[in-house]
Amino acid sequence: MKALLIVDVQNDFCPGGTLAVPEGDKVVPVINGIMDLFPLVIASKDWHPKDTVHFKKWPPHCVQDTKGADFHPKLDTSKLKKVFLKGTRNKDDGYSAFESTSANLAEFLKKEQVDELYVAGLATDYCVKATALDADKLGFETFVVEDAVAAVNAKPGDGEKALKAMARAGVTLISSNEISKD
Ligand code: VGL
Ligand code: ZN
Repeated sequence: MKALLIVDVQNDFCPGGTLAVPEGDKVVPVINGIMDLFPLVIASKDWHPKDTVHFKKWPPHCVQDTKGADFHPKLDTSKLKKVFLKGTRNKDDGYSAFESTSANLAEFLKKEQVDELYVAGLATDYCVKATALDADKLGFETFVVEDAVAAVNAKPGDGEKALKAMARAGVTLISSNEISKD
């Protein structure tokens, strides 16, 4: 069974947010358009306490229970079976959705008999990358939907570099129009 994992499509990572990814909101219609191809759709949220060490590296973003941590208003959340919260502790970055503390993502996927994991969302060069590399290491056949991700690009080219690193590790890069229903 295949599943779609939507990583951190939250207000603070979209234009107008405190850690806006350039064109972060462009992933929303692409993700909404592929959801029906998946029998299982789940999401992660960056979900930080106010005083996390993570904010020594980044401007404060996705603080628990704030508007910035909400999903982008246009993301269709009606099909989400579960949301995994990460970066929830003062001392962890929680880049990978597999570091979720609200529920164990790897166990959940195994219980749901997921063998193929499709990853989309924000940001290509941080949480998407960390999540896809973990999924690959854990033995899931892992795909990143190239037109459904966007990069922080703190340094120009970081997004492209991240995609190459994922591909080198065994992750398949796929376009949204190449995904089939079965
Ligand atoms: C992320 C930087 C800091 C991400 C989260 O979701 O990619 N990036 N926190
Ligand atoms: Zn964060």
